[in-house]
Amino acid sequence: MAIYLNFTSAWLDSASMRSLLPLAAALLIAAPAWAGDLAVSLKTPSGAPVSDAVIVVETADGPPKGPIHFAGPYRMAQKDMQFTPFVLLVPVGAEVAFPNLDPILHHVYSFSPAKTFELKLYGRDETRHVRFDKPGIVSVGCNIHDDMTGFIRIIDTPYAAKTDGQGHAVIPDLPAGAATVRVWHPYLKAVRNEAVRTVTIPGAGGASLALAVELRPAPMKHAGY
Ligand SMILES: [Cu+2]
Repeated sequence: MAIYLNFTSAWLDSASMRSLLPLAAALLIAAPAWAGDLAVSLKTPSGAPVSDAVIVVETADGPPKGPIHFAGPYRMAQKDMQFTPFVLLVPVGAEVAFPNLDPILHHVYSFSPAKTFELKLYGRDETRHVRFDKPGIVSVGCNIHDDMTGFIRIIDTPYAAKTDGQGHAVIPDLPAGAATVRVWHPYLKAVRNEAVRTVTIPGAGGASLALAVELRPAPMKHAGY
């Protein structure tokens, strides 16, 4: 540490500092009024990572205006008689592809209020598309195979992310201040399958939230949990 500090001082004392001043000033001007990422780590009480959870952050000023993009593709395939991914996160207005990658027919449907649809029997390497125009949760099933289950979360804020295989998610560029974090998973053992926490996003740097949540057993034997 001492060596590092000495080196830094020597470096700052050097003439090159002068040439860096305009750059530093430019960075200060360019810096937005927020700078906080929220890193979420989600586990079960026994320490297993919880993937496929959707994290939504609500801030005092609401979501920023403008188009919303999440890591794509906006696609829910049928493969090995499962929907994959099990949970898909899309912005309001997204068109989602439903390719059938199995050598058998599937018949994909949802009765959810956020989007009711039916994609009648279609076969291998055929794709259908559905546009999701309202925020909400859509539970997807197959008329032929009862144990196929998938979920689509349609979201109207860019402040959202889905946990990966390690149970991690990062929501970038949050404004400083108090925020409400909603953690949702189809089988989370709580009202509306959701755990709610508050965090404070600092003016500089980021915040982290580590949470243990209990999951119910999956209702269908092949549902992935
Ligand atoms: Cu099917």
